[in-house]
Amino acid sequence: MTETTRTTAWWQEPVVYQIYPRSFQDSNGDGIGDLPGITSRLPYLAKLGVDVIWLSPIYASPNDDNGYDISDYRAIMPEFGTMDDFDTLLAKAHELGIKIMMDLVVNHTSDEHDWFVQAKSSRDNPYRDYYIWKDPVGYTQEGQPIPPNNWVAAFSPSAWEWEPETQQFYLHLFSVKQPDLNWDNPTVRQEVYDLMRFWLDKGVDGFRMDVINLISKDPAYPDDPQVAAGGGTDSIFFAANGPRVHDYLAEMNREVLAHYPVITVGETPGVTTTDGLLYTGFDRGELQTLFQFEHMGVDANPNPALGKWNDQPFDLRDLKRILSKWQLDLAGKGWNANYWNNHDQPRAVSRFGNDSAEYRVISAKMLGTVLHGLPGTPYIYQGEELGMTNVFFEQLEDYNDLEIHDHYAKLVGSGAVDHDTMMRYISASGRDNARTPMQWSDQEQAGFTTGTPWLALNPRYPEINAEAALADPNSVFYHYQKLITLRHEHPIMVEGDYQLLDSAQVSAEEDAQVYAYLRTGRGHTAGQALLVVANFSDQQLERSFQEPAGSRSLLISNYPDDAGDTLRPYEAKIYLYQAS
Ligand code: TEU
Ligand code: CA
Repeated sequence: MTETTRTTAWWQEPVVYQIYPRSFQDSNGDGIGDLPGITSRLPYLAKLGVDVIWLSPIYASPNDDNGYDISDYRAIMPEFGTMDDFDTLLAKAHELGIKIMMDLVVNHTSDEHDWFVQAKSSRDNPYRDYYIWKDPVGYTQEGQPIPPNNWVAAFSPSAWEWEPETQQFYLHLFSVKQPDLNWDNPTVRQEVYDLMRFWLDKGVDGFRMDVINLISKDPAYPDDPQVAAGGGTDSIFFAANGPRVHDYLAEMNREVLAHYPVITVGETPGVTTTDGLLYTGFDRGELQTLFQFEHMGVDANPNPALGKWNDQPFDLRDLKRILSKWQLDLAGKGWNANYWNNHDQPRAVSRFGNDSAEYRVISAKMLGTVLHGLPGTPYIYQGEELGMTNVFFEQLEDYNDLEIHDHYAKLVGSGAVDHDTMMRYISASGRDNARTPMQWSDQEQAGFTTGTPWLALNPRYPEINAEAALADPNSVFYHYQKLITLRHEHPIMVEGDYQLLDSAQVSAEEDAQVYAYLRTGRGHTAGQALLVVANFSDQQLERSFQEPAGSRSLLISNYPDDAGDTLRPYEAKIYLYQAS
C-alpha cells in the first residue's frame, strides 16, 4: 500500500511505549535504573513490536520529583549514565527501527538550575525575569508576607514561595523546588526552542511535553474558587489553558517542530474537547496529540476536597461516555493519545480490570484490546504488557513519591481523612504503584538490580515477570504483541471511524458491564469494519450486536474459542468484516 492511499499521516500510526528510566533496568548494581540498562532491554521491546519509546526525563536533576525538576537540559543525570550512553541507546534503538521521544519539562525548572540560582540572587540579575516574581499583597499582623493569591501547588501547600533575600514570592505550581518559567519573556521561549533543537539535532524523534498547557498564566492571577470553597488538593486545573498558550505553541511549532519529522504529544491536565481541538486540530499547527485527564478522573473521590484520592471502583458507563466524547469530538479534526496508565497513575489492571490471581491475565488482555482498538495513538506504560499490579506498602515512609507525602500532609494533617483510610487511598491511587521496579524474572530483586532497589519491588514478582510471560504463549505480553501487529497489518485499526454500540439487550449508555464499539473503514479501507466487544465484569453475559455487512473473521480474542453472543468474564474480542 502506498502512503498516498492512506487517510492518516505517518505519525498517527506508531505504538508508543513509556519507560520510567529509574525503574526499568539497573546495569551497575546501585539500585537505580539507567541508560545502559535500557539499551540492554531493547531486544525485549523490539520483540514486543513497539515503534517508539517515550523516555521519562533523563536530564541532570536533584530528583525532588524524580527528574521532572531539571537542573541542566543538556546533561544526562549521572545516576543514569553519560551522554555516550545516551548516544548508544539512540543509535541501537534506531538500528532496531525504534524511535525515541524525550520528555520536555519546560513549564518549570529545578531551583538548582543555573537560571534560577542567578534569578534569585538579585532583583536586577539578567535571569530574574526568567521566572515569575511577585510582591506580597500585604503582611499579616505577625509580619508574614501574604502571597498574591490562594493557589495551592500540586506538591506543597502554597504555589508561592517567599524568597527572603530579594523579598518577593516566586510561583511554583508543583514543588518549591520546581519554579515556573516565565513564558511571557521571549528570551525564555528562545532558550526552550534552543534546547529542543539541541536534542532534535542529535536525532531524537519527538517530545512528550510535560504540563505544556500550564505555560501561560492569567496575568490577573485570580483566586482559585475551588480552594476558596475549601476544596481541591491543588490549583493545576484552574491555572491551565492560560490566555497565550496557543500563541506560544504555534510559535514553538513554527520555530522548531515544523523543521523536523517529529512526534509530539502534550500532557494537558484540565482540558475539555474544545480545548483539545485547539491544541491538536489538524489545521492548528500546534501539537499532534494530547493526553487528556478526564478518564483519569473517573474514579476520583466524590468529595472534591479529597481530589483523586479514593479506593472505590469506577463506573464503566462514565468511562465509555468520556472516551466516546473524546473520540467523537476530535473525529476527523484532531487525534487522541490513548492511555490506561503512566508513571503518575495506578496500574491499569488493578484500576480498570481485576488483579486477582484468577482474572489478572484475562482482564489485562481485555484492557489492551479496548485501548488498541480505539482511534488514536496507543501508549503502553512499562509493565502494562505483563499485567503488573498495584502495590500496598505498610508504612508511609516506604513510599518515595513527593505527591504521596504532600497530599498525606494536606489531607491527614487537616483531619479530612484518617491515617488508615489514606493508606488505602495511596495503595489505590498513588503514583508509586507505577514506579516499583520492572519485574524481569522471579530471581532476586526480579532481575531489576543486583543491589538494593531505590523503591521496593511489588511482592508479586515471582508470579508476574517478563521471563515467565515470554515462556507462556498465553501471556499478556503475547496478546499485546498481537495487538501491535494487528495495528501494523490492518490500516483500519488506525483509520476507521468510531461509534459506540448498543447491544440488543441493553443500550450502551446503560450497560455497566460491556463496552462495544464499531470502527468503520474509509478511503481505501471502505468496505471494512471492526467490531470490538469487551466484558468489563466477572459475570457471564449475553450480548448481541447488529453486525456490519461482509464476511466476518475473528482478529483477536482473550479466550481460546468464540462463544458467540455469550461473553465470559472479562472476555474481549475484535472481529473484522470485509464486504465483498
Ligand atoms: O504531571 C502533571 C500533573 O498534572 C500531575 O499533577 C499529575 O497529574 C499528578 O501527579 C497525578 O496525581 C507531570 C508529570 O507527569 C509528573 O510526573 C510531574 O510530577 C509533574 O508534571 C511536574 O513536572
Ligand atoms: Ca544504575
